[in-house]
Amino acid sequence: MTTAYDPNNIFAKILKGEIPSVKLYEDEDTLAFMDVMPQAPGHLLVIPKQGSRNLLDADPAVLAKLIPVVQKLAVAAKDAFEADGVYVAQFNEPAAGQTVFHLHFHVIPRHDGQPLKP
Ligand code: DGP
Repeated sequence: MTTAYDPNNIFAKILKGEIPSVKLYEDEDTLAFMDVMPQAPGHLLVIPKQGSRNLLDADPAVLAKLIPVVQKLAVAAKDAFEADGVYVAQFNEPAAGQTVFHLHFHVIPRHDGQPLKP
C-alpha cells in the first residue's frame, strides 16, 4: 500500500518559502539546498518541486529532470570540497531510514579515509 504525499512536510514548506534554507541551485523543476544536519561538509539535498513522497511513487518524468541535476551538483560538490568521491543516497520509507517524506537525494562529498557510512 502506498502512503499519500503530505503537502505539509518540511521540504514542501521550504519550497513554499515557509521555512528558510541555504539554497544552492534552483530551476523550474528542482531545488537544491544545504542539509541542516550535515553528515560531512558540503552535504546537500536535491528535491523535485513536484510532490512525491519518495522514489517509490515518483513520476519517471520528474526523475528524468532531477537526476541530471543530482549529477551536476555531485560533480560541483566534489570539486568545491576537493573531495575524493561523492556519496549519493536516498531512502524510502521509515524502515529504510527516511525521515522527511518528500523525495530527496543526499549528495555528500567524501574524502579518502573517512568512514564509509555517512
Ligand atoms: P532522510 O533521512 O533521507 O529523510 O533525510 C532527511 C534529511 O533532511 C536529514 O539529513 C536532515 C535534513 N533536514 C531535516 N529538516 C531539515 C530542514 O528543516 N532544513 C534542511 N535544510 N534540512 C533538513
